[in-house]
Amino acid sequence: MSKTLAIIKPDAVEKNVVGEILSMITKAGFKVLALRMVNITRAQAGAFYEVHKERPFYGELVDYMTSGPIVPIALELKDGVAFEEFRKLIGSTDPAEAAEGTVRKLYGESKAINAIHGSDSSENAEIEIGFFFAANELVKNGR
Ligand code: 3AN
Repeated sequence: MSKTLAIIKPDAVEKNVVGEILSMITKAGFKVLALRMVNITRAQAGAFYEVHKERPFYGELVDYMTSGPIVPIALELKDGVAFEEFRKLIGSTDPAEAAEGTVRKLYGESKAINAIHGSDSSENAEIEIGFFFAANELVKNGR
């Protein structure tokens, strides 16, 4: 069993495709451990993307992630490495380069506005899940 964190980003929430994306995620075999819809502050977005602080798009990224509600989802996968399988499902950062049938190909607009986030390692998945959910908010054994 391994975990990953997904975030359905403001553009996808605005497009009303949360249900479609969630359906793709569960059909791919991921189990939802926790899910909510929230607005985050600039400080929270800045902290979440701290690793990108020096990148030229950091300000744009914080603006975007605070522009509307987001849907963080803690996910578990039984077989395989959750973050790796999830990143296959969402596709490349740039929707134009993402494979056919991936979430970003279907719903992303640009490198910045790309519909969904997926953790980039198992270690970061744990950190990122902790950013949005307390340990006792994750379901255990399907309950
Ligand atoms: P990924 O989300 O595919 O792991 P990262 O970690 O390189 O991509 O970037 C984190 C987020 O920063 C992306 N999801 C995207 O929203 C934004 N981003 C990445 N590259 C760019 C870029 N060149 N211009 C604008 N935003 C970007």
